[in-house]
Amino acid sequence: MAKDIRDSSIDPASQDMLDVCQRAGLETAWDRYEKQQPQCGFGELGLCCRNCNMGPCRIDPFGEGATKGVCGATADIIVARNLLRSIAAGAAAHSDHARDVAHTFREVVYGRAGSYSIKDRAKMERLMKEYGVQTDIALADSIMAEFGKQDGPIQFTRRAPAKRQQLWEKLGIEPRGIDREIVECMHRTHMGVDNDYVNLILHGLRTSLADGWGGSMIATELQDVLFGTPTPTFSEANLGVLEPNKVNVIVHGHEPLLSEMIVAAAADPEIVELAKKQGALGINVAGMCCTGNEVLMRHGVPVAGNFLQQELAVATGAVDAMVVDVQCVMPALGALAGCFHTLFISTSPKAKFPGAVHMEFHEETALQTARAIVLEAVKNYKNRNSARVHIPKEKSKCMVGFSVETIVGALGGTLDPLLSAIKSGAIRGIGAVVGCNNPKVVQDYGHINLVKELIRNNVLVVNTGCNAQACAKAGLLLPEAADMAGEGLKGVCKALGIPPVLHMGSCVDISRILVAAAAIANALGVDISDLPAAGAAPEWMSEKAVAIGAYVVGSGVFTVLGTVPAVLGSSAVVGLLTSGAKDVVGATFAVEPDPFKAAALMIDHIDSQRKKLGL
Ligand code: XCC
Ligand code: SF4
Repeated sequence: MAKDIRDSSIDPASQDMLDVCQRAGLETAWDRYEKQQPQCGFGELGLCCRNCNMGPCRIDPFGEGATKGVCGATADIIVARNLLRSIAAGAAAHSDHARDVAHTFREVVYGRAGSYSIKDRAKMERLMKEYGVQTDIALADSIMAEFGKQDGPIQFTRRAPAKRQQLWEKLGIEPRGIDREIVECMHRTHMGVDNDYVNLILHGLRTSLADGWGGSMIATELQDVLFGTPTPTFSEANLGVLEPNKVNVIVHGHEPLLSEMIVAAAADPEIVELAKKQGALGINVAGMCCTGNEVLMRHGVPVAGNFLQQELAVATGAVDAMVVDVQCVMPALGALAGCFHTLFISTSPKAKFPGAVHMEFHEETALQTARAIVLEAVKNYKNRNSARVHIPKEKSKCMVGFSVETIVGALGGTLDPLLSAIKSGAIRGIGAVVGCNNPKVVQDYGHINLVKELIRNNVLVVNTGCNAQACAKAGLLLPEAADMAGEGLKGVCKALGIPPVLHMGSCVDISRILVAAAAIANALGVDISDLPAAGAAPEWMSEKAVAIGAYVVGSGVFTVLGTVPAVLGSSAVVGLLTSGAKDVVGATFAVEPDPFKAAALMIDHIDSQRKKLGL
């Protein structure tokens, strides 16, 4: 029997649209994934090298054919080099995003940034203190200088517990400038440079730390300064947020620089009036992926869906403009948008797509560009073919906006209530669940089952990215979801009026989780690796997730991956990541595709940590 396409997702809205796509002959990532089968076994194991033109070389995993590349590189070397290059790419993505935000911040303080301003002055002042500078200009210059710093640690790494900092220093992995670490990855993986898998992986950790405690943290902090630190907000999530009678504009990608302005432009009474003249009831902005998370956290803009729903959104026939910036945007969107009236609009000079109209974004003219984009969407509304519109009815309410500041606020101004709940065992521990969708996993199956299992076992969950959106869709981000939690966690959530699953933001906002972990560790006088905490990325796909996994483990948090990274070709590398790392950074990776077993691994880890802390 042919596979039922609905089995590709547990999300009813996605199932509905998958059905629609199949009947209309519209191709999606799931179809393309099928066409890729069987995927390259060498690639899956990380055993293929194209780093020089004596290759490509590949190692026979069964040891019968080639055991070395032309240069003599072994499986261990090739796997470690490929891993390092993935970390470099992921760290580069987060950090180049951060650079753009830092640039905008600098333009603002120099008075050159048109429509942008400082929204959280108190946070900016805290950062000035942290950097030991007296002026906003000095802060902007110092942060900008972090990227190319040749020596000395990145300032935000000083937020980590002293023990962790000493460990990084001792291991020689305290990160210097972000750009420097990434360049060094490319250098070391060039033919004939670093050929020691341990040395390669240590540099991978260093680079990833420059991302987590550098690039990503800079992005988060400065986005808060520029656009406001998130506070508790209610909104809705899933394809059902698209409106049949309004102009629908989806903002998709990762950087909030333009989407902030789109949200503002869409609220402009003049433009709303124009939309009404076109026969629409108004303008509806909805988000996708992390751009969606950014505007959700700060403005309560509804979320249309997570990563694997980007094509499904277009296929509703109700999207008048799909506006994208950078990262996680499928190049397939152009052709699909071409089957509908949907305008696919690219905005970043760094990210162009086939079939897209390019309306380039620059800080000085951001609001004008945003207005022009929204106007295009408004004008496009009349081209919508209502006979082809199919909007799934599903949408769920969600409570979001859990920055560290919000969490501390909800606790009454100090971490103490959380610490005592952890000590008493009401909260068994903390689970950080993050990451993408991946057609290798039934959409949201890994996310939802893992999170439900954790809260059922009194593990408080913090999340970001596409996991947070999966949980939003499933109703797990509501205070009422506490009823799905174990008795201890339920009591704490009810007392505080918070959900058992706290949406902390976009993927760069995993830096918020690091800050929270550091604060808890400092309050307990221990290292992060001593905490009853664990991380997971049940459906990860992107190189950014590889960098994230590396900095989370490098910061001392045991992490379970739900899809298999391309390292199985080297038992030495696997051994280092899954057990040897324990003696180096105090944490390891595990791979477990089954979310129930993954939860069990995390809970076991949390319990053993509790025991060691004498709890
Ligand atoms: Fe992208 Fe950030 Fe992954 Fe989702 S979770 S698919 S990276 S949007 Ni980061
Ligand atoms: Fe082959 Fe070595 Fe060149 Fe890689 S670097 S392609 S293993 S010769």
